[in-house]
Amino acid sequence: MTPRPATALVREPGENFAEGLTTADLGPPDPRRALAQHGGYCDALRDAGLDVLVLPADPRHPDGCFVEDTAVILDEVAVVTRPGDPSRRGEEEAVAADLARYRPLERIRSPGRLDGGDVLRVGDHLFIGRSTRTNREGARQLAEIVAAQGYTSSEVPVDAGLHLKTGVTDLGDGRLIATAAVAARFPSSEVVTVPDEEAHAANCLRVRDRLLIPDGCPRVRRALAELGYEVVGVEMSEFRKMDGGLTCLSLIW
Ligand code: CIR
Repeated sequence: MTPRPATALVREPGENFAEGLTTADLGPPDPRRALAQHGGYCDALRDAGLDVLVLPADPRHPDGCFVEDTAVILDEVAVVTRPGDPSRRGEEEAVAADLARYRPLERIRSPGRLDGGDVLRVGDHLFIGRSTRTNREGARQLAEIVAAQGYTSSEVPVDAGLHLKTGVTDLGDGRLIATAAVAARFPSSEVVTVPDEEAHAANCLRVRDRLLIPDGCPRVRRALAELGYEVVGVEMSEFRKMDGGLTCLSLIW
């Protein structure tokens, strides 16, 4: 049985946060507000019962707070990625140094490219998104590494949004939450479909008994509460401006 997660690793956004990559048309983020929201996010993780390890911002990497993309953590092993965008290569090293204290490390190697945001774990199965960031070779290497640990995997094309988990995340107990377009890729799963105007709520973060969702999504919040989830809203406006969601900001094991 999968142990209950106990630890989260995060990295603070830096003063140059607004210099990171984005496709969102929501204006530039305010780095100070991003740091305050990051603090609120860490508090929500602590309130849910996790120990939170906080790495300092690295001025070389304005996207460095999106630590999810730098590793895929399983019970047996941590897979250090080779981030898909060249500007993000190197972010993984500080994360790997910390993870080495907790797990044996495996690595995605060139010419493989893979962002952790493209990896959705549901039980012992990994859905691996093929996106602009994750190529066939990166997906193949990850599939091979996880198969050696007894996991199955399958590839899912990502044709909307940055990463697979931009459009779908796991609510726990095998139930997913997704945009309508991405839900169609998971015909055999139970899926809560988000309305278009709250599409960013497809990226939720289940932490033990709590479900973190982005603030400002009243319809999704109501639907999830009716299903019995203990829902916690987290302010995410500044990260959303940089294509980031709740799962992107942490690695949890
Ligand atoms: C990027 O484009 O790489 C960052 N601005 C956002 C990364 C978001 N990460 C994630 O969804 N896992």
